[in-house]
Amino acid sequence: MTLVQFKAKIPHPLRIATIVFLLRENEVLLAMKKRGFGEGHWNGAGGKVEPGEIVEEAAIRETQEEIGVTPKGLVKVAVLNFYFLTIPVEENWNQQVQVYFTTEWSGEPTESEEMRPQWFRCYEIPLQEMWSDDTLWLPRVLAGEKLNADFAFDQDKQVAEYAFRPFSG
Ligand code: 8OG
Repeated sequence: MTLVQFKAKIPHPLRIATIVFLLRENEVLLAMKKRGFGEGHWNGAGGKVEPGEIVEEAAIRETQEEIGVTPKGLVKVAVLNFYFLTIPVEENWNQQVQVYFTTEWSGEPTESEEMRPQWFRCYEIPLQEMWSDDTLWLPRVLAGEKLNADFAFDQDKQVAEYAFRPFSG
């Protein structure tokens, strides 16, 4: 099935999740996901938006819970739709991930039960140990672009199809 055919089957709107990347001079804070969805991958902090929360509140809460930091001045840099072509729609894997950068926060990045944070140079991010789509968008947003995109994954959770669109927030 193609991405266009699959999208037509999805009950809209997509569930929304967040990712937050802290930035300091030429470095980005990633964190190793220790359990659950995405285990074994480096990523920003983040997770699902709970009922009653606005998206930025969820981004702040998840960052506090996962790496012990309160981000301020979040800037949205990407809106990514993820579609799992081989997983039944009812299993609810498909989601929209809103990606934020921040250069301001309070607290020190600290390991939690869920994530182990570590600073990386922006041009040395461990793409081999990240989600397969990250190689397509993360270097671009770290270089200053803002993006909207759709990614479709095959049964091995590898990118089967993707499309970028102009950023619309
Ligand atoms: O609450 P939970 O741990 O399930 O949230 C999943 C986190 O993983 C959330 O921050 C969004 C993020 N995430 C995906 N898919 C992808 C992806 O393909 N790339 C990256 N970098 N993050 C992803 O759900």
